[in-house]
Amino acid sequence: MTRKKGRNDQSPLDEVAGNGLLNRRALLGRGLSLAGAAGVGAGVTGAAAEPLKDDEWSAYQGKTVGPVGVRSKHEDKTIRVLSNPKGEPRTQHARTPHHLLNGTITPSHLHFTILHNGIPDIDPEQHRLVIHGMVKQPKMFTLDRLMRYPMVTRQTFIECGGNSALMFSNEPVQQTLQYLHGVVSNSEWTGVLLSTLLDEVGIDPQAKWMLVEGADTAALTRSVPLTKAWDDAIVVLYQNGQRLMAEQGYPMRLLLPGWEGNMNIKYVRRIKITDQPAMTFYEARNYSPLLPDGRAYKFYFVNEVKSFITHPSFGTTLKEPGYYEISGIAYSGTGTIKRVMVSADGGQSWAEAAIQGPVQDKAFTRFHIPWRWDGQHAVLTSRAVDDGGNIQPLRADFIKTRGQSKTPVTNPMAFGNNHYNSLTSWGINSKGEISHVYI
Ligand SMILES: Nc1nc2c(c(=O)[nH]1)N[C@H]1C(S)=C(S)[C@@H](COP(=O)(O)O)O[C@H]1N2
Ligand SMILES: [Mo]
Repeated sequence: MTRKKGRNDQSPLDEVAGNGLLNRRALLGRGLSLAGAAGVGAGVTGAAAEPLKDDEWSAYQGKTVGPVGVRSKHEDKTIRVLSNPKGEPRTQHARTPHHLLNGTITPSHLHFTILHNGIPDIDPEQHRLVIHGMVKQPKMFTLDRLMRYPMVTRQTFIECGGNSALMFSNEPVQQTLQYLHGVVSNSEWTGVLLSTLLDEVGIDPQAKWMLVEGADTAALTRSVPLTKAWDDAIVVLYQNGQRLMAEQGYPMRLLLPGWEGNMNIKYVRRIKITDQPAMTFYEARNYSPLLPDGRAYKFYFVNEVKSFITHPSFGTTLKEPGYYEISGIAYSGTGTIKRVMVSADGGQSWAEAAIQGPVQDKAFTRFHIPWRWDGQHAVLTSRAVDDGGNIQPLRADFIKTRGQSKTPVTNPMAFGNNHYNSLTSWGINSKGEISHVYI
């Protein structure tokens, strides 16, 4: 009698799904034998027995160290792409190059940004935050004063509602992740819980909303339900350990973990406690996604569960068949990432990816899975599930309810519809070239 091959009998090099997806356990400690057996070819050559020769850079004293760190000049292509490089008086976007980064934290200088009226030059000494409206005692907070409050630190992503707008194109736009999903980033933020400040001013029990206003020219305002304010909202002062970048809202911003980027008001100067939403421009017009039948969402606050493969992805070419690690980013605005499934055959079969911990609430989570490319046509895609059981919708289902453009979108900076959280797929041809495909 032949025993059926159980899970534990599997070699790490066994295929667990079609087109060469390998067991994610192969990543845990057996990587080297995997490299040998599966063939990590290019760039690994046998070491010579004689001592290494000194290169030019080993022979002289290096450059003088300055007060602020610099990255290698060889990394000068790892930059944000800009929608409005001349700073014309309209919205400016700068997009994160996800295809060139790894890990989960977005370096502060590569954090995406959207600014409707440029970067205001705020004097932190003179900046004030006022909380008023349906409160017992309105209060004005200076930065100095806020710095004395108890602070919390957490990681969370911020995602513009318009991120992935190109995915609404009826034909896949041939662009890097930077263009497709570049207006989401993930940082570690430190600041004062908004609930601490609300406790201090005393909230009228009839109050339900707050109107939040920024100090830039746009005086960007959004209405936020007080439930979110009590839950996990933060008045942020630090980003990745240092004071906020000018683009991220220096000297203070509102952070609403997992909620639409636009509501995370930067340069926050006023919070008015109210009993109803104000229906401002950005909530009544700009960020109320349209449905195919002409109706629009009244509010769409949460960034839902989503993932995309960053390595390999559009913009790179696989040089030869053999072993590769597929890796990407998953996140959910309602909780933690529970599972990420990966397919190498366009969704016909799926394997579970390894999740890099610690897995944090409403934060980027990196996933990995080993893959042996046989040099044939393959289609890579990922599908994430969060701890609430929410799963990324398949594209066909997503498009059915949310619609897509009638003609191909050609402008890579176009902003169309909002809140795309369906799949992203990479087609690989026999030359190893990667294109963006729909499945
Ligand atoms: N005051 C102010 N807050 C703002 C904006 C702005 O232009 N002014 N842009 C909003 C938009 S549209 C987004 S998506 C996020 C982007 O945050 P980030 O620049 O830190 O990535 O900030 C939001 N908060
Ligand atoms: Mo946004």
